[in-house]
Amino acid sequence: MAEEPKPTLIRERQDVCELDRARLALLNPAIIEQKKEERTFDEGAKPFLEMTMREGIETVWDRFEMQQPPCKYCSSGLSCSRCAMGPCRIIPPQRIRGVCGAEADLIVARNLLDTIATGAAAHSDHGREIVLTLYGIGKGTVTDYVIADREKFLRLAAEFGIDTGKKDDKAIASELGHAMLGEFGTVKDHLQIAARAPKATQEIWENAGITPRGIDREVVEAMHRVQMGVAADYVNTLVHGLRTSLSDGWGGSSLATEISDVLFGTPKPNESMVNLGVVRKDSVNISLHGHNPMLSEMVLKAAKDPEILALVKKVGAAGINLVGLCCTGNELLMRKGIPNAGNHFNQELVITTGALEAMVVDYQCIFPSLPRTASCYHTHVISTSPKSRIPGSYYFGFEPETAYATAKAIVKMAVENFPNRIPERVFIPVEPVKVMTGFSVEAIRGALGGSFKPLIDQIASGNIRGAVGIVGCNNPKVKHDYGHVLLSKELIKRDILCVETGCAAIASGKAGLLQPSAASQAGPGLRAVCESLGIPPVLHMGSCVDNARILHLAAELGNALNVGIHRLPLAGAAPEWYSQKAVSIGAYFVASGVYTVLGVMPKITGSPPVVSLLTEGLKGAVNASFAVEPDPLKAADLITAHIERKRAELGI
Ligand code: SF4
Ligand code: MSK
Repeated sequence: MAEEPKPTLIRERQDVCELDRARLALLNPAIIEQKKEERTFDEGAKPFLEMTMREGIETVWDRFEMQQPPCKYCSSGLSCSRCAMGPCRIIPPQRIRGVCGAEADLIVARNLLDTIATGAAAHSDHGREIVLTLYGIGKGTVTDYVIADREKFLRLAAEFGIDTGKKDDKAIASELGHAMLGEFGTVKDHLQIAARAPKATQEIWENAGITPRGIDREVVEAMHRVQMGVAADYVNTLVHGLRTSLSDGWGGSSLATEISDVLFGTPKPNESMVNLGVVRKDSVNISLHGHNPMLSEMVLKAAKDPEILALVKKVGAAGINLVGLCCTGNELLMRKGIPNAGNHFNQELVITTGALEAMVVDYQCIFPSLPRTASCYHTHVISTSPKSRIPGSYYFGFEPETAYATAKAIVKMAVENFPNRIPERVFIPVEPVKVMTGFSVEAIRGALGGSFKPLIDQIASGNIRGAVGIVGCNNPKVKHDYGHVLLSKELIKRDILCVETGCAAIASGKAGLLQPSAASQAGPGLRAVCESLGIPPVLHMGSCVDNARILHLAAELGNALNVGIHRLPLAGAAPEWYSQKAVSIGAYFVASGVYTVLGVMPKITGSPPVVSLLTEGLKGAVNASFAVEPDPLKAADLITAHIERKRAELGI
């Protein structure tokens, strides 16, 4: 019998609450009340936030305050530390060039290209891990996963030109996995899934010289260009940023989404619950946080293992309660209806329920300080990715080949931690909110009766004015969830359908907008459509990589009308973005022809020409551009004006 996987404790944990208490003891009740209201718009988070301030448990908002004021050169993109001749800052009138001679525009553009490439690499490397698992199934080295959506599997095989006749699933998985892995370093000079884009959109890419060639190639070339002495012209540098982002959206992210559906099932509308109230007093609570569903799907399976269930009984718990966080949470929520404890800024607060036995993480958007927060409680932080070993956590090296055994060992560790809970510290004063999620492109088509024509007809008749993809994170520069919720509410009121992913979607869920009953808050046209279909006016389309679903939906609409994506009454928005991945997403939305409004200013204000290129100049190349508007109501005005302009151009 194989030996049970054992964790490595990366570093001894220490109780650090006292340190924070001393610092935060300076807060009086009135200040706590004021800060709580300023920090979050999430009603379910407020009691926890208040408690962290009372008890001296440090959170992201405290660290943000400690970092103020930020360096104005870094904030405007005017600092560079790329090589050992620097670091350099542009401080006119004397210091107008770095040591190498780079001026403000180039420094800002290089920094932005670096950011886009980082985000594209993160999404695409996640995609590669999912595809490697499919390939492992084909090769017989991975046996813990199965093909869950065979229809989609065969559809993708056909799309990749694989003759499936007389082949078994293993052989097809091997061929499809191989073909998809090839996309990372393809010599074809184009990506297969990008062929789904309307012809007119592909022609725009060709003319602008941004057709994505290979996923790894674009990221590597971006890294080459930011090496000192390569990129010299800001326009040329940023054009490659668009190409790199397209290799994410139509490449790495698309592969992650499509093969996750094949392995774990294509989402269908289902119901569940969100907010911190999903944590249960009587159960072993395990939160699953990060982005890659491979481990969390296996934890779901292991939580039903008879041996584990016997252990649950032995420790006196009512059961195991899995709760998602961020995008791993979105993946579980939309496919399996697993409740979600919240978005990015709920990750520390879920520990402060005092009822979390384990916080299991894979990668991306995980605060490295989580073990510090957990050390104030009995919670184990369990890290699992070789790419993200977190000091202070217990580490299990997760590999698809040994997925079930590792997941079972993790669940066992969580269950064994249940008796260590301190009952008087358990604090769950909020009730969860109902949500309907699972709107994959396939599910939307299904809900419309098998084709997108009814949706197009509703848009043409004006009942639905257009659609907006609201995506992205939380950022302490914006009141938690305020940007997402206000913008969504304002747009649906104007008969604009919202399709959402990532932390934006969870914010809407917590605010009650992912329920069919929220249709009552929509304008009369959208309301009638939602009520007739029994769907919410804000559709949850998944995780960060699932922004690819929004691209695919836009492509379906463009192809049905035989127009480029840029001609459709669509827009994108990232009201509270923080991550490099969000910059890549915004860039591939724009490069695909979707006008995109950011709620947080990127670090580009040090170069007026870069600002002008991104907000105006790009229209000449890709027929779309960025805008920056922190006020959600003004952002809604910008989006509405854009959608109405597109409608007028289409003559509808
Ligand atoms: Fe300074 Fe140029 Fe080196 Fe950047 S690349 S640190 S601007 S010398
Ligand atoms: S988790 S990238 S904070 S959406 Fe995808 Fe949320 Fe942004 Fe991470």
